[in-house]
Amino acid sequence: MPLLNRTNYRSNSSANPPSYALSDVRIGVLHMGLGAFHRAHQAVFFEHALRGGNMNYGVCGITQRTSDIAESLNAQDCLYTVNARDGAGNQPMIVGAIREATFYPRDVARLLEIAKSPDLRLMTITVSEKAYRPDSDSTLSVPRRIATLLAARFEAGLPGIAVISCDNLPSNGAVTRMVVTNAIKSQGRNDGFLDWVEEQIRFPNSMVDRIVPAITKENIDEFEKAYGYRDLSLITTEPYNEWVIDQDPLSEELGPVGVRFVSHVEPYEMTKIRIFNGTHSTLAYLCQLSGIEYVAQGIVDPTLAPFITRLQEEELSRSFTPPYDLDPIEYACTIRKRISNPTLLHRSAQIAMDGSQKLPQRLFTPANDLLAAGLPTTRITLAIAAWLHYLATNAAVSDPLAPQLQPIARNRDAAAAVEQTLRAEQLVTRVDSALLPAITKWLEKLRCQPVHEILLELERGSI
Ligand code: CS2
Repeated sequence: MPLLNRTNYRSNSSANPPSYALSDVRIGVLHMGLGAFHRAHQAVFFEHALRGGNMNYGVCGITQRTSDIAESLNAQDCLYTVNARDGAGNQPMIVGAIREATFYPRDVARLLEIAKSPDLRLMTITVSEKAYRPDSDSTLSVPRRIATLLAARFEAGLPGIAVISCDNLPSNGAVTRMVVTNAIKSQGRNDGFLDWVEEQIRFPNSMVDRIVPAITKENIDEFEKAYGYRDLSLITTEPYNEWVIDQDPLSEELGPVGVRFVSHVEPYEMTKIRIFNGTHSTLAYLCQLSGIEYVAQGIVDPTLAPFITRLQEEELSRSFTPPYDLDPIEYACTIRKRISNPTLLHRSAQIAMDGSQKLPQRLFTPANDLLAAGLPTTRITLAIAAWLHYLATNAAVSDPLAPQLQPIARNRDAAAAVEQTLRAEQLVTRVDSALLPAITKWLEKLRCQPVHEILLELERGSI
């Protein structure tokens, strides 16, 4: 069947193609990290702006590790389908918001041109947690690249823009500001560029939320059969899509398309990172240790489900002060429902990746906060032990710190394994020493008993 492109997209009417003229779209957004999450999340909000007649939100996307995603998007004139699925069926939408897909550094001349354009309004970033690590600051690092693009704008004498991180990190705007300004400082420039960035570039914090599993060949084939065209850049996701940003002048144009602007995004970020992502990571390791492939199966598993609910309700949701307009128990319930969406096929192995970069904000700080408040830490310490056991026992862990952490997590002495792994200097957060004995106790149990048995004993109150 034909590959989706600009000559045939309008004929796929059952997949809700754009009706605006693609040639009218102006590039107002530079986006770093063209993975599935951006295409399912921010690009969809921009698509709604375009569909509402605001032609300022075309995206030029930047891929960095390889040019693969850019090549497959370019083969389809950057058109692709976002298929939102749940038990009620499919809601596909062909997205035209991404108008250019580039590879850095190959296409840097074009990117500098866009950076200097008066049409540019914002830069968005989805590069995953590990790209913000202080030691990732080489000449090829993301902060350096953002600095290079901003420098072109400064040198052209243009006003500042917003740079919005859309990664699941607490205070992601403040962190981005720090890594970008550090990258500039390390260049030793003294031409006023740093002052310009500090005064004119806005780095609002943002909370992003949409479940976007990695696409499979089966998804693509199945979609082709149902809709009559082939889309190699297809995205499968859930209907839910949320973006909350610190108050910013962009609210005028993005507020009407459903982006929420609030005076302090941090409590929303904390709710999302702890109750949703903390649950997700815990579930991923429990599934991995129990041979469960998809988290949608794990969340309804009769042994895992009560553990997860109590982890959310008795621990994660009490580890912080939620936003005034949000009930954490209700929130936790909607998260369980979303994770249980059976059409999503979200692999536990995918979520289990990069634990060393995710767990500090998802589980370590919440555990420390619970301890400091004198609240229960039974389940969160078991979740941390499950990660350590996964690190030690899984041969194919995908994590930038795997080479350092796996050998120490395998120490036969469980107390030493816990102490040395959680004290590794590359981890950005230290778990309080008072929690280590409980984590060790769980790790010892995990080493000699199946996870299901341990969870059953725990819920029966026999441990
Ligand atoms: C997941 C997230 O892979 C992961 O670590 O927890 O990608 C999660 O699906 C999103 O944050 C949901 O908004």
